[in-house]
Amino acid sequence: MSSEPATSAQPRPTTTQSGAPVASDEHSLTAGPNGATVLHDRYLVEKLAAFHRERVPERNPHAKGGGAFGEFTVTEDVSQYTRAALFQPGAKTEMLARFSSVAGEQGSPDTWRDVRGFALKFYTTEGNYDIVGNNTPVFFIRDGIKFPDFIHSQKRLGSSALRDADMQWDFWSLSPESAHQVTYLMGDRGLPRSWRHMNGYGSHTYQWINADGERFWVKYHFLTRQGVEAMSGAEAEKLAGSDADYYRRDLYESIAAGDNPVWDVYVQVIPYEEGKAYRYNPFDITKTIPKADYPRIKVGEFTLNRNPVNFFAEIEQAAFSPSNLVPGVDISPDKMLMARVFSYPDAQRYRIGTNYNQLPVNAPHATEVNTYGHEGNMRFYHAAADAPTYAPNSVGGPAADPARAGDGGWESDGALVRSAATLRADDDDFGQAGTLYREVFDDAGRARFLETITGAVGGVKSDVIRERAIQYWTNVDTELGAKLRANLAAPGETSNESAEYVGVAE
Ligand code: HDE
Repeated sequence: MSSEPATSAQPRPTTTQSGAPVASDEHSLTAGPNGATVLHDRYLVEKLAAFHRERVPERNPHAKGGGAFGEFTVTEDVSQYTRAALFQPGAKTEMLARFSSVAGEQGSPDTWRDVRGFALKFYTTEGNYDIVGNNTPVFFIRDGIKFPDFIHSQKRLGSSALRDADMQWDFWSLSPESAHQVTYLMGDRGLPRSWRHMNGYGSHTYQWINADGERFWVKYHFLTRQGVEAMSGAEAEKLAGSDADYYRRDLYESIAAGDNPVWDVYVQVIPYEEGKAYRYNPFDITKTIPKADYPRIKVGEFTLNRNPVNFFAEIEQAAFSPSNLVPGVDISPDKMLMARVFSYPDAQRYRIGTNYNQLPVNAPHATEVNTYGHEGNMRFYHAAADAPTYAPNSVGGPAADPARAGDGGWESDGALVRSAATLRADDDDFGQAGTLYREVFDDAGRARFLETITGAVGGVKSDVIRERAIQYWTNVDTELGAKLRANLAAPGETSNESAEYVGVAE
């Protein structure tokens, strides 16, 4: 590619994709000015053929999003818990963040009520480390086998291709484990003021391993320094019509103006052995770990300070995955997390292509890639000519490090079964949802919440499903269920929410 800047005096020559100069971007090659278009007009054919192939399959879910590059800095010393290079005192690591909505397709409005994706990729000196979380600390289900069903219930009916409240509430009311996350979704966090004004969470419990091989369970919290703020339902509806890309624009224009958003990075640390008998199952992603039991410990901060140069190349083709791990961190026996480790690379091989990790945005920036994998479509960098394509070998190829064999992991045994995990002392599906509603939401937040679920459940046509949904909310909080039932029995006017933004109780 020419590095010379084009000037209006002598613009760079338009070329074909193979670099040959072209005569016109406006006129096809015809037999005489009014004659037949000739098939050998290779530039006409190339332009149309390339146009038909510009889309890669959108993410399903998390199709609509935006992102930016930045830097993660460790300001504290957490080396007693992990030997991962990116978490060492003073370490600075280049990173990429992508924020997204879940259910909406590529062109959907940013400000539809939804959970928001909060995906981070750290280009560490030991390979890329991805933390692929949301703006909520929990999730709707606790076993990955239900994920396609959950997503189907939030998307479109097979018959009409319309979204459907009956489908959503049929699934949720038959999946009581969803109550905690649906309470978050229907609360203020479902309508963040912007991606800059929301916290992020790793959601799952992960594992840190220190230099002595000691293991700890950790939960990631990314606390926005911009303040957690929500948008009113009225404001969100207005923007859904007037600016479908509101969040994407806000992030891009803030960074372009030098107003770089910052998040503070914390972890909760649970000693390995304590995780075995803790009162909540720490590997159940529908639960939070109360901060009173394990307080948040500061690690550092990250700032987003560089917009992508090309959105498609750097954000649409970015591939975040919980399987991108580095020494000193590992996953945990969380059924959802273990399923995701397979799913993301599989989705990315389908969506982007076999060699998606060779794209600059997905390739490690600070380490070599020495794999024995080779070839596959669109492969464009390869090992040295004399490098072996097999292991073991006696010709100096890369060698694995057996010392890492015991890294991370956990004890696991038992007959193969299909069952729910064994319940712990305080495990139940509605307790933490009720605590969130009664003790975290403030009065105004509870009033907005009741109005939101009245509208949402009010859209259900089936009496059976509607009754189950009222019972679902009654299980979260008896008084809430009674108020919802009364509202549905006598639908009144919804309040005209005046404030554009509201502070969110945390
Ligand atoms: Fe995802 N998820 N997910 N998810 N997810 C995808 O990956 C999946 C889950 C999340 O900005 C997909 O490349 C399964 C939890 C984010 O690129 C896919 C399960 C959490 C993003 C996929 C889950 C998430 C995705 C879609 C149940 C929060 C966008 C295309 C086991 C902790 C990342 C793709 C980005 C994207 C699978 C559940 C967050 C299909 C199977 C839990 C933020 O692979």
